[in-house]
Amino acid sequence: MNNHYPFLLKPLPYAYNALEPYIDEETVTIHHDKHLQTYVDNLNKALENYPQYHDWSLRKLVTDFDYMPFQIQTAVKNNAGGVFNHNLYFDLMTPNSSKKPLENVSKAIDNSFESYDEFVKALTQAALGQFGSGWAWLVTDNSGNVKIVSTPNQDTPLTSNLYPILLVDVWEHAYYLKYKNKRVDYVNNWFNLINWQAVEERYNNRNKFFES
Ligand code: MN3
Repeated sequence: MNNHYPFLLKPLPYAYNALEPYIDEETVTIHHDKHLQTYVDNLNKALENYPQYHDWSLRKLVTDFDYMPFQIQTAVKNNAGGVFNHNLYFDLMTPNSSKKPLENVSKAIDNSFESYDEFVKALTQAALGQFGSGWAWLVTDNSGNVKIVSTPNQDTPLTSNLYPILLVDVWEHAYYLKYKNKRVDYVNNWFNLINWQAVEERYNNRNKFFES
């Protein structure tokens, strides 16, 4: 897939029904094929008439949108963020979750939160405490210290120079068909889907982010 204009819809890395029973097939289908596709389309539309940005990477668009012309800043911020966040969200789920963090992330979680259970509590609290639409994240700094942040809308922690290693979508479109207003049940179940192998790889490779 292109990492610059024109952006393409990244295929789902598993079947649409693979996350059942925790996230239902219809939600995954609409979320990926409709919502994510719309972010891709609207990002391309915003950039269409600005060829000077056609070689910008998704990361650069997410972090440097405020250097762009005023007229497209909001569209780029929201839609580049939407593409970045959703690609990561879908990539960091798997039907074959180990259900527990692996070696280095497990240590980092214990250092910051005392235990896995306290980490789950803290991330759940951030996900439920995000008023309206947004995301809850586990991020790492340059030294490998992890912490939890939440962001509204399609904002990302990249602009705070924090590297995301895990995230959960708490927009209603991520859960409403199955869970209705019960965001807490969706978040509790989402923990069963975390691709801890991919989280571990992101954590171990964080220097590539901080050095670039
Ligand atoms: Mn979403």
